Amino acid sequence: MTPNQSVSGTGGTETGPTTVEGELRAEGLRFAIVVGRFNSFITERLLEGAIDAIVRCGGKAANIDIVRIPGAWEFPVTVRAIAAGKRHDALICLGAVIRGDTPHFDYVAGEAARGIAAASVETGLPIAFGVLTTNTVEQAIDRAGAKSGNKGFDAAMTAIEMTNLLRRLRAQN
Ligand code: INI
Repeated sequence: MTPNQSVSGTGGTETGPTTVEGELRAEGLRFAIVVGRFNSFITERLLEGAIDAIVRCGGKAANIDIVRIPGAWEFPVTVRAIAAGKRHDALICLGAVIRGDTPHFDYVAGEAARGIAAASVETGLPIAFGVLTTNTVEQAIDRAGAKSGNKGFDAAMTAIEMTNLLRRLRAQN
C-alpha cells in the first residue's frame, strides 16, 4: 500500500478491497493542449477552461504547450507527432465538430475519435478527448462554458487524473 492508495469497503481493514485512483494534482506535470481552429469561438473557450483546470490543480502555465491545428481531422497525426517527442506527461485535444447538412460531420468526428483513442492506447500516453460533437451550435455553446459547464476544463481534469493513475499503476508492475 502506498500513500496514494486507499482501502475502502470494509472500513479500511486488511481484508478489504484496495482502490487505486489518480489525484487531481498537476504540480510538475507537462501538458500539450491541441486546439482546433475550426469553430474557434467555441474551442477558445474550451482552451480557457483547460488552462484554468491545470492552474487550479497546481500546474504551471509555463509547463503547457499549445498546438493549434486547422480542424478535428488533424488531431490523430498531430498527437502522434507530439507523443513521439516524449516531452509531455499528458495531451488534451480540444475541438468542436458541429453537425451540418452533409455526412461530413460523421467522417471528421469519427476519425478524430478513433485516431485519438488509438494514439493514446498505442503510446500509453493519457490523451483526453475534449472534442465536442454536437448537433447544433447552441449545444456546443452550452458545453463551452455556458449551461452545461466547460468540457475543456473537464478534459484537463481527466488528463491530470489519468496521468497520476497510470503512473501509480505502472509503479505497481
Ligand atoms: N473541423 C472541425 O474541427 N469541426 C467541424 O465542425 C468541421 N466541419 O464541420 O467541417 C471541421 N472540418 C475541417 C476538418 O477537420 C479538416 O480540418 C479539413 O477537412 C482539412 O483536412
